[in-house]
Amino acid sequence: MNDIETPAGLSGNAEPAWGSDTMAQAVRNLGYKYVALNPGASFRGFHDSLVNFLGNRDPQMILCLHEDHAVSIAHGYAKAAGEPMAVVLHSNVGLMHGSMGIFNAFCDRVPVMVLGATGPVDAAKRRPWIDWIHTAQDQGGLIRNFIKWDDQPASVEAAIESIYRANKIARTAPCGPVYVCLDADLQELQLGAPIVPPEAHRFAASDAPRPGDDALRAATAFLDGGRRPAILSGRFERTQAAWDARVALAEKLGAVVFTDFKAGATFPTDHPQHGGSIQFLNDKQKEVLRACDVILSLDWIDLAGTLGQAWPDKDVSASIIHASIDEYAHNGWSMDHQGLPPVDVTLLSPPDEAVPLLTAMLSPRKNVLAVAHKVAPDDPDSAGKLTLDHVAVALKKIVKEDPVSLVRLPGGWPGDRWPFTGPLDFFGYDGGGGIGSGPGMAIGSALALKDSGRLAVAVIGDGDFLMSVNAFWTAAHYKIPLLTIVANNQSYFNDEMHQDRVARARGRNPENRWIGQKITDPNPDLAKLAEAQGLVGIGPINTSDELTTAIAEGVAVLRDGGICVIDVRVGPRGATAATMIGRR
Ligand SMILES: Cc1ncc(C[n+]2csc(CCOP(=O)(O)OP(=O)(O)O)c2C)c(N)n1
Ligand SMILES: [Mg+2]
Repeated sequence: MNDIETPAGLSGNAEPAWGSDTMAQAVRNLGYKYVALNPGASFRGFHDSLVNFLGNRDPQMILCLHEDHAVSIAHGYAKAAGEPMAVVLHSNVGLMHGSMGIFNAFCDRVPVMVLGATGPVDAAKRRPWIDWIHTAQDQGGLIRNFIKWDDQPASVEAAIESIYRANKIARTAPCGPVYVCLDADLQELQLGAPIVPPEAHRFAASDAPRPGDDALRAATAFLDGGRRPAILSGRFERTQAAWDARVALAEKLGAVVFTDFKAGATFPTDHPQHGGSIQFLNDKQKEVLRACDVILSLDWIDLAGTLGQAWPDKDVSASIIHASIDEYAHNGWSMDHQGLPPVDVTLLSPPDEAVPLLTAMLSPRKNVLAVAHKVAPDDPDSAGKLTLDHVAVALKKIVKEDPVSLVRLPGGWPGDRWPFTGPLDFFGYDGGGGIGSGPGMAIGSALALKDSGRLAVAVIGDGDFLMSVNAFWTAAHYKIPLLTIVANNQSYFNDEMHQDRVARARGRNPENRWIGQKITDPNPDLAKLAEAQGLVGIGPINTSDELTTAIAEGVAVLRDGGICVIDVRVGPRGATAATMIGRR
């Protein structure tokens, strides 16, 4: 990690002397390594405590050029590290900037400790003008619909409890972001005597519940009785043990296993029982699913939507077992709960609690259903425009057997060219479909992987990249190794397709679909935007030969601990979020 931000001349008081010293100490006690932020006067007391009381270590500040990057970095970090990062957002304005990232993390069930500030709440203490516009009544109300919990403590003692409670709630399944708003006046309160937060171990997150015995027995009976079982492998604990347990269950059950890019790598996609990745089901997948008589959903995101595609008449003939605790996150504001699926047995627990229990209870099977393994596709055609196929093939050729974590992927990524063989191969999408989170999330995941020996590679659409291009300054500043390949179709292509569909449906001219969508004239110079922030920038790349050379150079930079962006000009369908976000 970059050491340029080591404070000089610490005053050295060992005990908290100001309100915000106690608050910062509480965050340290909980084990937070980093706190991502963009500065603001509403938390100048807290900022001072991080620097001059804690010495900018444990947690260390990660300076961001926009609050949305700060939240996205924390989101991406938690996905890869398996533990949350803290974020500080300045009063109401920083909170508004950070709110999309908070929504994404909420929908993704990822913990983020969001600290905020307001005030002084006591009007008599406000500075003229600025303190008034940056003080809001019930500030947490701005984001309360898409966080798990929030508070605005009214004393330093209450702030300790609030920070500890927020941490516990964020990390208890189903996980999610939390918000603690720290009154500016309390932060700047000089303590008469030190207020020292207690050790944190008695305030740890609660263990995830295991499913009830009756439900387990009922699920086992359905699975033992089924002739053609399927597993829908959804939200995942992202550990090797959970990975191995899913494989053991699938093999004992002889089930065909479908995976979901939204959930990341959850099952080996080169396993003979892998039936493919599902978003919008193709005809073959519909056929395979309809032939199944029992389906085990491991917290499959949008189970009702998937079943509805296979059984459009809604008469689902298969028995459905759903291992999920997600209903505890549903609040009626956000429809991220998706449709209500028909379920015969609910295993009310995070899925990876249920998996080994089911495996132990199942009877061994005589006929294991093996799915014909997919044949590797031919090399992509090198005559036309570049595609994501070219990117995947060229990258594989260069990295060979080195472990790679794909820290961001666009929709349309050719999974058959890049088998997932372990839990850290891919961390999944953004949860809430909020574009612009790509750079921040990639940087956060790359920060978690720093020193892990894994290569962090992001493939990002040009629209997503440009919305948060200045997030990369943070990667350069803190020397976070990352290779970003921009799948640059010079358009918000997903939405071009929407305009195409609407025009056709209305009998109008679909050729106009590009208007208000194309990112050309002038063409943003993506390599220069990278270079301007201290990264290595390569491109634009137009041919497969150029691509191989560019990726070799980019991977060399990455292996050397550097940060590189490659601008790859792809055809219109080369990068498309359409399969991920678009409405058909
Ligand atoms: C914050 C936000 N703004 C707008 C959208 C709508 N939207 C969905 S996909 C998309 C295009 C993204 O462009 P790009 O990353 O280049 O991917 P492409 O569709 O071109 O493959 C847009 C604008 C969104 N999902 N989120
Ligand atoms: Mg694009």
